[in-house]
Amino acid sequence: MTERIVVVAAALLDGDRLLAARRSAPPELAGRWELPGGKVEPGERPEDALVRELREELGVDAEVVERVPGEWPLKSPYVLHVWTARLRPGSPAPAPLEDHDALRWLTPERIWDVDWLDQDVPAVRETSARLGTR
Ligand code: 523
Repeated sequence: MTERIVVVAAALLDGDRLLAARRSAPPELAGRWELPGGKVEPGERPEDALVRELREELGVDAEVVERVPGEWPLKSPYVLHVWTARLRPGSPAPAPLEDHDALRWLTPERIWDVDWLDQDVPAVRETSARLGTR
């Protein structure tokens, strides 16, 4: 069996709002919305990878809160793990620095207003269900 490679993504929260990011690349993903994140590098803790990706892609200073239970398949060998995260006090607001060309903070009733990547849909569904029961 091929080893799976974890891609970490953030359910970045501001109160009850969730950040959605529109991909600008590659062409087959461009225009669709995702939970921002990226690949965990060899030897890197997933939480550290997520903080790093959010800094690189959005220019924010974030802290990981907790894992959203579950694992969702991406294009092999990648699997998606999701963590809730928040901005640290004093963090810059998120900006679409690389990989994205638009960002939106979604209130719970607006969560399905954007065209999420197919593979992110189950992760977004699980995340929003858990947030709704807090
Ligand atoms: N996904 C995906 N959903 C999602 C993320 C963060 C990533 O489907 N929420 C997919 C997209 C790519 C693969 O996972 O096929 C890797 O994500 P990417 O390109 O954001 O990872 P990076 O930033 O680590 O990639 P490099 O540009 O190659 O470093």
